Amino acid sequence: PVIVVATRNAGKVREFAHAFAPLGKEVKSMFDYPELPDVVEDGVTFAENAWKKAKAVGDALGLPVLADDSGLCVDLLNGEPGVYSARYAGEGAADAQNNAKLLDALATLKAGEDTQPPLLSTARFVCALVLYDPASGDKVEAEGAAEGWITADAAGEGGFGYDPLFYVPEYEMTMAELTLEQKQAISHRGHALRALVSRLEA
Ligand code: ITT
Ligand code: NA
Repeated sequence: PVIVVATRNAGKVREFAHAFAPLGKEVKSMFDYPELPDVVEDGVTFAENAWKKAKAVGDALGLPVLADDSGLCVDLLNGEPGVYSARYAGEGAADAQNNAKLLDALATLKAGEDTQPPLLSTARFVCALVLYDPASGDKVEAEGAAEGWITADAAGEGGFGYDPLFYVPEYEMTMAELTLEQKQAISHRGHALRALVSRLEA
């Protein structure tokens, strides 16, 4: 059986494929449906944007669809970049540009300080998931979060997005230094997915 995930983010696809493989499910993504238009993500919450993606893609394909809207909320930046995480440094910005902008913003805030600790601010990753079945109209939602710190010492080649800058205290490593299994165990996406599955089984 196939599960369609309404995403064009290759990092998300990798994580969902890894999570669903043990359940015998193959993941398809928007890379398999290049003809579908981009969904306008103008919601003010992660949940709102996840719903916009699930609804648009589910209705277009006539198939059940899972959508993920996620991002990074940095406490010293009053929750930014939040729902703007993918386009923090501008529409279509590369991960490296977004990461550079984040470190710049925190460096500016800390400019007056004598010493610059590597850990710059507490932060959390948030993931909102929506599973939508256009045949029944059923909509199941779940959310997950992962707490950590933004570090000036970027490290790691794994994951995607802000992972090299996200220090995970439990592992004393960045999210990008974790294996897929380790990230799944503690990540916003892992928590949201387990919450969604338990809601489906209830
Ligand atoms: P889709 O909308 O097509 O799914 P996207 O990358 O635009 O892809 P979002 O709109 O949900 O996805 O934006 C999420 C951004 O937040 C993403 O581009 C990353 O910059 C960041 N992000 C989300 N989850 C992350 C994770 O697990 N690790 C690192 N960064 C993450
Ligand atoms: Na997006």
